[in-house]
Amino acid sequence: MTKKSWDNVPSSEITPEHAYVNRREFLRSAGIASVAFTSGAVLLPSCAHGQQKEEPTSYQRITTYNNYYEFGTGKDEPAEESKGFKTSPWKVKVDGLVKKPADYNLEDFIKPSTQQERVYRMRCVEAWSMVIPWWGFPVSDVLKRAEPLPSAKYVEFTTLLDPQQMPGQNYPSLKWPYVEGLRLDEAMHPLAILATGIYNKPLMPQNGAPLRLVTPWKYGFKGGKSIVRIRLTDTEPVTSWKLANPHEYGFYANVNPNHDHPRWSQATERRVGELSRRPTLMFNGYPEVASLYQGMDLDKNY
Ligand SMILES: Nc1nc2c(c(=O)[nH]1)N[C@H]1C(S)=C(S)[C@@H](COP(=O)(O)O)O[C@H]1N2
Ligand SMILES: [Mo]
Repeated sequence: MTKKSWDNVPSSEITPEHAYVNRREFLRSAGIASVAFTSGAVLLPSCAHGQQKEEPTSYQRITTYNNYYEFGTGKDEPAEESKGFKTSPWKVKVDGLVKKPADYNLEDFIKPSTQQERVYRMRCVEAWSMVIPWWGFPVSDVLKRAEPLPSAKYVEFTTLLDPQQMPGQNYPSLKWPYVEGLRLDEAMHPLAILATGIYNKPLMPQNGAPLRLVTPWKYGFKGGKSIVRIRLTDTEPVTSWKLANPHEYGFYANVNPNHDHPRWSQATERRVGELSRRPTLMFNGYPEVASLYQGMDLDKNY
């Protein structure tokens, strides 16, 4: 399959504003030059679970309906409050239980040859969802380069701490900086990516520019934004949401329609921009990750 799924998006969903810029221009503006382009787009399985091909959510909605508490807790606040957020220069530290810890400049951190388009279903714990055409590269690239030590079991992802630029960090809505984590084998799964763009444009600050974690089989809160540090550990990372409320936000955060959120059902979801609800799929419709959880009770490990 080489045809991009968004070639099939009805024109009503596309406005000139988010027509694709050509890739060379995108990469230049993202500061990533001289890339060998591959056509390795990862598509939503078109007939998975008897569902119809799913349309990506409009760029307008993806960039104006956000969760990013550093810029406010309202859905419309991040787009407004993150205007002017400085994403360059940007440094990323990779450390902890690795043979080759390093401090990178973003340009050195991203290996252009492994960047790809991947259209992923995204499901928020609040029971809304979107389909987002990401541009990014596997987390495993970074981990392999760092050479994890045998003792490494988890990966911790930390967002920038900068209360001057991030007004929400002056309030105790979460423990700052925002921290998320994965088990090392989850982070190594090819579906787990670090995203740098959406719809072939560089990420907007509200979506986590310049670098953001995406794990499509998990609830959206796993996708830490504006990442500055990736640390390998032998103990489970203490994540911001789990600290805030361990009964509502477990470490695993796998999309599991059979495990209710304490305050509402997770059995169905509403695609942002649509009226009717649809059934939520186990692992958000990515059954290829199931082997990572063999033998685990996913009702207890929510
Ligand atoms: N640093 C940081 N990352 C974050 C959040 C946040 O508040 N701060 N919210 C999370 C939640 S709850 C969701 S649903 C997704 C939303 O991503 P989007 O706004 O790009 O759709 O970002 C996640 N990453
Ligand atoms: Mo979320």
